[in-house]
Amino acid sequence: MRILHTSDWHLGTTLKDHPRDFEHERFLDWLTELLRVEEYDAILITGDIFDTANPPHRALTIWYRWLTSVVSLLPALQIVVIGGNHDSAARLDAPADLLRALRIHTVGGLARMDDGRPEIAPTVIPLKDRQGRVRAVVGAVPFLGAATGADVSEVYQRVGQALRDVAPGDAALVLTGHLCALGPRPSWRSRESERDIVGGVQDVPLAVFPEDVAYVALGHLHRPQEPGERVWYAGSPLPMSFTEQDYAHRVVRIDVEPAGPGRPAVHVAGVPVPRWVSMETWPARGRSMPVAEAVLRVSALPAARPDSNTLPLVQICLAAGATAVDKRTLDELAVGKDIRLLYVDIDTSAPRADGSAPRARLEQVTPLIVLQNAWQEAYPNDPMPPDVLAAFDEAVAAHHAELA
Ligand SMILES: [Mn+2]
Repeated sequence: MRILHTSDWHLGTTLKDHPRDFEHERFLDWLTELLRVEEYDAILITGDIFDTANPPHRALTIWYRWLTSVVSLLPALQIVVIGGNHDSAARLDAPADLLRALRIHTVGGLARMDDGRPEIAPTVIPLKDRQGRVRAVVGAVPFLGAATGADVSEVYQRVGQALRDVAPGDAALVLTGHLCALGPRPSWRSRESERDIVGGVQDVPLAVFPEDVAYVALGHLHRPQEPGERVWYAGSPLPMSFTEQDYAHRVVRIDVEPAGPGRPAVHVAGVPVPRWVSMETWPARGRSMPVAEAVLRVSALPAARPDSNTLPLVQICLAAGATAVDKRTLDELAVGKDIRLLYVDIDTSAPRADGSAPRARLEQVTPLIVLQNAWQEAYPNDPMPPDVLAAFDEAVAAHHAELA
């Protein structure tokens, strides 16, 4: 059995007022073709289907049009959808009964019983192969909202038990989630797109996922990563911002391969998603260029291509000393040229004219930098003694141990 894992589509999103609908439609056409050619039996979509709780009608049309086409084109495909922190659980769940008739299982939010305990049964979704045999059972756990750490652990333990209760002995157990998993490997987060989750679901230790689960399909982090051996973030299919342009985006292929008695092994591989629109930072991310060079480069561009949907999305970073007038000049020069110039920034990392420290970008600030800055402010003439640094290291290590 073959299962596809994808996540964080953010349908309806815009980049500085430029809709990404064209790219989403190209992605969905590509995805449908991949599902068909590689003969997938199921697809798991792990949250943030939409960019906002109240998505524009255009995004809803793209979503339902894709579901309709894939269901009619691939009559054996089973679709599992969970809600993410950007989604409205109620909006995703509203058509759930109708969609279930079409093999589309949506779990927008975790239903609660009268006593407040989570209702586990609706999350359990058996997946069948083309011969009608159950080969995998999914515990479709959505974004858990304001659940506490203990609640998160309890939900996954109970869902794990529910999977064992219904799964044939040779079926794989699969879980989903929309959260920040805290694994042995460092996580890559993008401050712009992955808004901090409010309510304590951040940094869930991998130990909450039962040992006998073959694959945990996670959403929320946009950069593809595997915090644990069987715990994968598919990542978003498109770069949602310029900070997400520098790495390949992907979907994940999971092959469930029975080998003898007991729960089957799974083989997991990333499948890169093509880029339909290029996203560029000039001269390169983390660098800046003189105004004159930027003016020459924009002036030399050909006139805009007829299909404006495919125009490259560009941001320019000008060297320190550039002014608001320079920014406006470039904006005006870019009109009618073969780019969409979204942002013109001015480098703020160089020392300022008044001798004050450069402003750091938030993504470059680490706890150690905060300590060093605070030390320098308090004791401008004394270097930090090694024992302070050692105590700091110890505190950070203890903090991480506590989280793990
Ligand atoms: Mn998210």
